[in-house]
Amino acid sequence: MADVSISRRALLASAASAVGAHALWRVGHAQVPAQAPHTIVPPDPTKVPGAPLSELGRRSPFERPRRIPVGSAQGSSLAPLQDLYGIVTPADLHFERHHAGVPAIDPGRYKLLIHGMVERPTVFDLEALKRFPSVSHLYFLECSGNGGSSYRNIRPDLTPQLIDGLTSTSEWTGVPLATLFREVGVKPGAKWLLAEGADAAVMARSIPMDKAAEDALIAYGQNGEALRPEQGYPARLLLPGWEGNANVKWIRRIEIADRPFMTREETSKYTDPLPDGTARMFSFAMDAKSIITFPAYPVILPERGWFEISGIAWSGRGRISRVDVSTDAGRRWTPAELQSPVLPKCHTRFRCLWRWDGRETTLLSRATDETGYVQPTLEQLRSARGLGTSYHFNHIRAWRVRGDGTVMFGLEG
Ligand SMILES: Nc1nc2c(c(=O)[nH]1)N[C@H]1C(S)=C(S)[C@@H](COP(=O)(O)O)O[C@H]1N2
Ligand SMILES: [Mo]
Repeated sequence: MADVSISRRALLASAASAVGAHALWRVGHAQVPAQAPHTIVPPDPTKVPGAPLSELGRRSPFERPRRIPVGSAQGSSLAPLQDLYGIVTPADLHFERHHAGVPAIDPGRYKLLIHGMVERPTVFDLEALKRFPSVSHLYFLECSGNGGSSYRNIRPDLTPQLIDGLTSTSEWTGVPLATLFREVGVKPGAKWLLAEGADAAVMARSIPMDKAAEDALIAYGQNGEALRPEQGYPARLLLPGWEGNANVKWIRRIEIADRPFMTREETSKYTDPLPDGTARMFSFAMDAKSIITFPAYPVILPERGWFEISGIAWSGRGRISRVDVSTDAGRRWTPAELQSPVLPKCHTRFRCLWRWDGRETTLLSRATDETGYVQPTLEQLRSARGLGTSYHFNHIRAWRVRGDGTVMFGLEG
């Protein structure tokens, strides 16, 4: 078990500050705002005319989902997983990871150069990219550092957002990279492409050409509108199911070659040291994973009885085929209901009814994907990868429920 020495009073205090002074507990997603909303609510809304039309919609002032920024220009912001329904992340809540802030790019002056081992080196402007037949798909995007806070020095007061907020799902629209490669004519022997961003970090990664043939996109659309600046406006590389870092934002250049380029981001960073002293390179696919987002810290269950356990599962290798949930610390496992659509390389919502008998227990979820891969335990992951690793933390997450209804992050068993 993780350290659960945190006192009930301290927990209540932090739970209260997390969800608003007037709400010591909440069920489902009904959330009491921290401050009174800046609108006047009439006693009877049928007795007064409503608000007028508007050019741009806004959230109800009663709803205040927020990302949590960690760092400033160089850093990341975490998506509020516990506040989301279904599988889509609203674009303004999509997690962010920038190595040197968000560049300001004029779409009228945007250019993407494709060169190297090609017949016709070409510069595409945004209009040219949009003239090609487009595709739209829902895909998750996840930073490979996601989940690091649940691997070492585990604290009980972690929320789903603080544990796994570096994953989000959007509907991405763009042109398949394969289409652009047919246009420029790739030369025989081409094996790798370099993708380079137009930000101050000039982020660059080598990608195997097979991924371009499979499903890679140059994306310019997100959830029905243009990409958000934070997501790479006006265009980014989207590599479905592959570690966030390789999905180069603000993409300005693709160079095709017969070998990887060995950039900083794939040599000194984004490699996985193994216990035998070697390091795993180019570990692109995000392994199957799941997390229960309700109930989770700082929720306090008000009484024994029925609750719907809910969460998300995803795999970079295809569809989620099942999610098993245990409400007794892993002794018995029950298949959760997978909410349709269950899409490849996309968040999948799972749900399962649970009758809490008021006793202390641990809730666990375990995802399996269509390749048969099963989400490992923390122990399995630690023995395969050691403690020095910084990426790909897809072990089973555990929520400890105490007799007083408090829920805290903990260890399995
Ligand atoms: N040009 C550029 N591309 C980038 C980055 C960056 O800093 N610069 N960050 C990468 C990392 S580490 C991740 S996890 C994803 C995050 O994408 P998002 O900010 O749209 O969520 O973008 C990747 N692409
Ligand atoms: Mo990342």
